[in-house]
Amino acid sequence: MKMNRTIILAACALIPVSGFAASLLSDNLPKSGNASYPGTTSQFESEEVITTGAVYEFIVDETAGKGMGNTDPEILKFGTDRLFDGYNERVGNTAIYGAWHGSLGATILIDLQDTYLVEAVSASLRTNGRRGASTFVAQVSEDGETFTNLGEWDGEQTVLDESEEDPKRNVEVVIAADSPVPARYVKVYLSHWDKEHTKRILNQLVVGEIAVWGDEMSR
Ligand SMILES: [Ca+2]
Repeated sequence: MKMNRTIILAACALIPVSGFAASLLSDNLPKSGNASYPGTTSQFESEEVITTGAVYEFIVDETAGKGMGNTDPEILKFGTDRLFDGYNERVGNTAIYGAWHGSLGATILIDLQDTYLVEAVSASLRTNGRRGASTFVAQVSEDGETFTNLGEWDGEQTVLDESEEDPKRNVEVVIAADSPVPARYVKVYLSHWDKEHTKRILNQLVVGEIAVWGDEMSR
């Protein structure tokens, strides 16, 4: 089983086609049509949903240093609901926006309310106009105290909606674990700076949606 999954992930790295057989764990509100996320054009089989009752909050984790762990106060006014409302940033007020030329990103703590096998974390971003995200890291934990890296975005992006005319908007970025990790808590760090927080890559952090993917522990 593990070997098969490794082969599948290796194939996905070479050929960016849909095929992650994971269920949605983050209770994003189901929407359809343009700018919906997760949608049928996602890399995930998003019709598979496990309702978890997940809750979310922006956090500031000072132990993680200036980069990882900080949240721009400008972002707090939007609330985490925008990251799980089922829409990317293409329509209405469905994204979060950091301060223009701001120095801080966004850290989101997701509590799945129970332990699941977490396989991946994805985000729907815009990446043009000097706005979007340049760093995307996910960590997982069973107890909410000790976190380990699930992975980091490698910079590859997939256009989420095939009808999208701008290849740098409505894109999906994915962090996938080598093998599913038991976890109740998922910490997501997004920034428009580089990972070391020494250089600002984009002018403003803009994130439309986040989703967590995995399966029941018993399967
Ligand atoms: Ca949204």
